[in-house]
Parts: sequence; C-alpha cells; structure tokens
Amino acid sequence: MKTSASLLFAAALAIAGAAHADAGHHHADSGAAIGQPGLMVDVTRTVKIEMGDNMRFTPANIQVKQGETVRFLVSNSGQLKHEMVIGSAAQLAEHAALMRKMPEMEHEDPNQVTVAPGQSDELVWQFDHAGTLDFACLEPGHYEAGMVGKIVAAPAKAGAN
Ligand SMILES: [Cu+2]
Repeated sequence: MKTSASLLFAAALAIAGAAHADAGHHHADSGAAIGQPGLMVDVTRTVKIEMGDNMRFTPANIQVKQGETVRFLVSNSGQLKHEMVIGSAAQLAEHAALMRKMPEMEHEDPNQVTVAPGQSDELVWQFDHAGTLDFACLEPGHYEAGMVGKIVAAPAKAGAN
C-alpha cells in the first residue's frame, strides 16, 4: 500500500508540475546547469531507458542536442525498486551519501522518477545548454554498485534553424 500511495503522489506531482508552465524554474538546484525539468507539450523526442537488478541503465550513455526536450521513458525490468535521478555528478554523489544515512527517505522531485518492479514511468527534461549531465539510481547501494549513466547534450549549430 505504501508503494502505490507514493506512486500516486508522484503522479499527482507530475501532473501538477505539467500544469504550471514555470514549475521547473523554481528548482534551480535540482538539476545541473545544462537543463531543467521540461513540459510534455515541448517534448521533441522519447528515449527509452531500462533499469535492471544488474544495477545498470540500458543505455547508460545518451546523446541529445541542445534545445531538445526529451521524454525519458524509464522501465524497471527487475525485482527491486529503481530510480533515475538527473543531476551533476557532485549532486548525485552527495545525494547517494544522504540515502545511505536515511534509506527510508522518500522524495519526488522533478529531476527524478522512481519506478516499481515491472512498471515504467517518465521524466521530461529540457536541455537548455550543451554539456554533460549525469544520472543515477539512488536506491541505497545502487549508485555504489555502478548504477549511473551520462547524457551528453551536443551544442546546437550556430545558424541552423
Ligand atoms: Cu537501482
């Protein structure tokens, strides 16, 4: 029951976030400088990511372009709960350390999606700037086991339309 309640809460937050055009702009510290939570209406591309109990994201390396708003469709093929959290490497390491101290901590921020076994969910991110952004699963021990990935946003070509 706890799990389904928290998923519902996450869904409600996701809807609330999408309803307010500027919702993402209040979370300047929730992601790295190369982007921010995006809106479903702006989505230009969907990228599928699978999370497994082998503590890996597939694919773990993702290429996007500056200016794109990407919908990450994140599925959990394992028996354990997994999550995708977007941030800088430093933010993720700090967050992982916090999760080790407080493994029961539940939080639903616009830069993350938590997915129950056998389920899928989505995370929309707007890549404002070129650069590299990291993502990780911060379920206790998963980050340490190597459940991390990278998103590279290529610069938009000057003069291209
Ligand atoms: Cu995980």
